Amino acid sequence: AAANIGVVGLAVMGSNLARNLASREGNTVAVYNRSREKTDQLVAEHPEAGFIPAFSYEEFAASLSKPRTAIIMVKAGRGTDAVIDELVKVFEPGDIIVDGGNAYFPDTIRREKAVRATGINFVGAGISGGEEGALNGPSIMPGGSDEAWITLGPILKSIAAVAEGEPCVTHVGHDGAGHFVKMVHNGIEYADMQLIAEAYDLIRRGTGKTPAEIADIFAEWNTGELESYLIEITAEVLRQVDAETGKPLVDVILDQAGAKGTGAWTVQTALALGVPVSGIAEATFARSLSSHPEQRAAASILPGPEEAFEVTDVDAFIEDVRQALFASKIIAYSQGFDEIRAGAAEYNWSIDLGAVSKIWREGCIIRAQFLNRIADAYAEQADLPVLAAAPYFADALTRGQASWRRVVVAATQAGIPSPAFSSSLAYYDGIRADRLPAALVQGQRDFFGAHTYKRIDKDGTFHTQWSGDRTEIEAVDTH
Ligand code: NBP
Repeated sequence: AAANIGVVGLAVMGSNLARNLASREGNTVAVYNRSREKTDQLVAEHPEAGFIPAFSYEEFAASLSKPRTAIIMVKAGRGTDAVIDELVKVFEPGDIIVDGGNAYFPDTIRREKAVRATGINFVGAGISGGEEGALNGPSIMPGGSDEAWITLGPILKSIAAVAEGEPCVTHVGHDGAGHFVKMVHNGIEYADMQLIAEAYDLIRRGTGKTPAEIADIFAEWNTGELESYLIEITAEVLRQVDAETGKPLVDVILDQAGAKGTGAWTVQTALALGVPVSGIAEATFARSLSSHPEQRAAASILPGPEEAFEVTDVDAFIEDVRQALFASKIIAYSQGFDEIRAGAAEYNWSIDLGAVSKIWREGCIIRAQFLNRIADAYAEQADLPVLAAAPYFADALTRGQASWRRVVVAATQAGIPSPAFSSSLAYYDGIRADRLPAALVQGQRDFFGAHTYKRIDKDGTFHTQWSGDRTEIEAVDTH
């Protein structure tokens, strides 16, 4: 028993994570893969890592010191369940099984409960950053028990990305909390990407600038409050020229965006929790809309506005778009953190939202300095009801709102779809309103379904006898 940590599943993510682990002082790594070839190849290609290869689950368990700790990096779903079943047979109470794959958090809650019954710890850990992150330092979002964290914490801290001297890993909460937070991270990533894409589209169609020129604008934006990995890579993508045609690469890429499902999970979960994550939802739907060429072809007969889109003051317009992008981004993150807050309440997780924002500063796709401002906001007020209303963000929204409105008006008049920009603005106007037409909706609900309503001027639940003499009666509260 010479290894302090093991990895099961040696495809690209698992082998990179194993190499990352092996490169850190104090770690000896046992490795196992269902089919032998991947194990042989990894061990042969990386003699420097000092891997201890195993060719059966028994051998794997025997090579690990106690408490045995193993990270599973296999295809999410049935593959994960199959590996857990085998590890449970050869592990003992107190040992730790970590699922580092992209599991759906309800699966993690189910698995944790089942594995806990054997006395073995089960930790669902969201790992972000792709292949590169796995090798050089990902952002890690572990759930699971406090007991497991004692052993696992130092190991995960040793391999995580580092932001301003702090490792990008924290014990997010119990059972499925880690995979839940990883899911919302991906949802926010969808929104951020869509907002950037809308900004690009508006600038291009409004000013006629080339992708390379717009790349320069994004590179410039990356030196200010929008600084982030996604803005940085956007400039790289826009600058790329297709070798075959000599055209900007972005002009030869088919305009149908794919998705692997984490955006949809985030939205489905938000719907169930009653949390409006409209930015994430619109971003997810925008990908869906793009991917129906037959509908797009059929709808292409529908008319747009008669007047051409003409921007008179180009520099002012670009600055308006920048402000609109930052304002919408604040709303998207505010909505995402709202979902984490609501999830924590629903599933009894104690999640430190500021700590979550800090572990996203490096290693993951939404990494940005901006996340420090979110941490500051929660440090100031841990039970902040709406992140967007915290002083720093409220200031930015105050500064940006006129630009934001001009951009949404311009996009609407020009017939340029900006679902994430405009839905974020609608959320902003909705959440800040002192009175909403929800009152009328309650009246309608009471009319057709006797769903009752509350009054602003007295306690109790009321119903108007719509089909009778229309007098109001005090009703039994039926919710
Ligand atoms: P894959 O998702 O392609 O899975 C391949 C691995 O799963 C191989 O090691 C394969 O073994 C093993 N496997 C399968 Br498939 N079914 C199995 C079973 N029933 N029992 C045992 N092993 C089984 O690998 P990946 O692309 O490296 O991703 C690993 C995990 O990381 C996934 O959950 C994925 O969603 C996640 N991921 C995360 C990121 C990120 O940025 N966070 C990026 C990419 C992937 P074999 O060699 O014997 O077929």
